[in-house]
Amino acid sequence: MRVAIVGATGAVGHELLKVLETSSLDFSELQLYASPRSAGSTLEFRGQPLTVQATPDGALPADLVLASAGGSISKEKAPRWVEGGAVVIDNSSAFRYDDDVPLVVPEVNGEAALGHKGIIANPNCTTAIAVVAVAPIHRKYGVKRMIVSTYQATSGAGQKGMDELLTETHKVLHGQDAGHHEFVHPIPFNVIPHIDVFQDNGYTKEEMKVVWETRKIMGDESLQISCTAVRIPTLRTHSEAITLELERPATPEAIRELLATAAGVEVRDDPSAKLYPMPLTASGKYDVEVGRIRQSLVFDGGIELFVAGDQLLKGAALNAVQIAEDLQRRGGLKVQRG
Ligand code: A2P
Ligand code: 11C
Repeated sequence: MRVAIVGATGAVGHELLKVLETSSLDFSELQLYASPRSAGSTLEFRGQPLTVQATPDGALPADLVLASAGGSISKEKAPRWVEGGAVVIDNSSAFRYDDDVPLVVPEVNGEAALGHKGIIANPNCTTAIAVVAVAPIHRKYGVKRMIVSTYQATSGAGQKGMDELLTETHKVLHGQDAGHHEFVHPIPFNVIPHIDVFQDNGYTKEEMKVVWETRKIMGDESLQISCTAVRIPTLRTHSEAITLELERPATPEAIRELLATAAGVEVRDDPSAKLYPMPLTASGKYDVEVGRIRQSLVFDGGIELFVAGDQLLKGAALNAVQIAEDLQRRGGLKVQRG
C-alpha cells in the first residue's frame, strides 16, 4: 500500500510522519507532498530522508492520502485523488458535513468509516478531543445537554500560529508591541474569544463545528450543545471545560471508573495531589487527559469535567492515522465505487 501525505511540511504533516513511524498501518511506500515552495526539500522518516514533491493537479500515485494542506486544496483535489483510486482521510472541514462522508473518531464511531465512498473526514480538533471523553458517558448515561468552554492552543492555526506566539511574545519581553497576523488580535498575554468567522447566530464557526460535528460523530441530532471557543497563548494542546446534563444521574466516582477503561482517555484526577489535565502534561501524549470530574451544581445528577488533548495528535494527525489503521483492520481501505 502506497501512502501519501499532502501538507507534509506543515505542523500536522510533521506529526503525521512521526505517528506513522510507529503505526501498525501496513504500507510499503510513503510519498510527501506540499506546495511548490517546499519541492525538493527533505523530511526524515524512519531514519531515511524523503523528498517533498509539489502537489500535482491530478491524481496521486497512492492508495491512501492523508490530507492536511487546508480546506481549499482538499475541496479542489480530493475528488481527483479518489477518482485515481485512493482513499482520502481529510483533516480539513471541506467535506465533514456531507451526508455521504463519514466523520470519524475510531473510539466512538469507527464502523462509520466503512461506509465511505472515497473520502473520510477527520473532525475539528476541539470536537475530537471532547468526544473521546464524552461518548462513553453518553453511551451509559445519555447526554441531554452539553456546554463547552475551550482554551485552544496556537497550533490550531498551524505552524505559523505557533511561530507567531513565540516571536510576538519575544517582542513583548523586549519592550516592543506585539503584532498579529494568524490571529485576530495579538496573542501574547491575551485571551481571544474569536476563532474562525462569526455566524448569523452570534456564535463563531469554530463553536458551531463543535455542535454539528459532535452530533454527527455521536449519531444523535437531538443533542443540545453550545460552545464558547477561546484562543489562549499556549503551543499545542486544546483544553475544554465541559458541563453535561444527563438522562440518568451519574456520580463522579462512577464517571471516573467508566473513563478509567475508556479507549484514548487518561484519567488524571487527584486534586489533593494537584493532578488534573494541563497542556504541560497532555502535549505529546496520545491519550486525552480527563480530570476535575465533579457533580454539577446546576444539573441534578449532571457532571462537570476538564479535558486536555494534544491538538496536533488526537485533534489531527493521530486520529487520521487511527482511522486508517482501523479501516485497514476492517478491510475497508479501498474505494467503493457506485
Ligand atoms: P508549504 O510548507 O510548502 O507551504 P500549516 O497548517 O502548518 O500551515 O501547514 C500547511 C501545509 O499545507 C504545509 O505543508 C504547506 O506546504 C501545505 N500547502 C500550502 N499550500 C499548498 C498548496 N497550494 N498545495 C499543496 N500544499 C500546500
Ligand atoms: C483551531 N480548531 O484551533 C481549529 C483548527 O476545522 O479543522 C482546526 C480547524 C478545523 O483553530
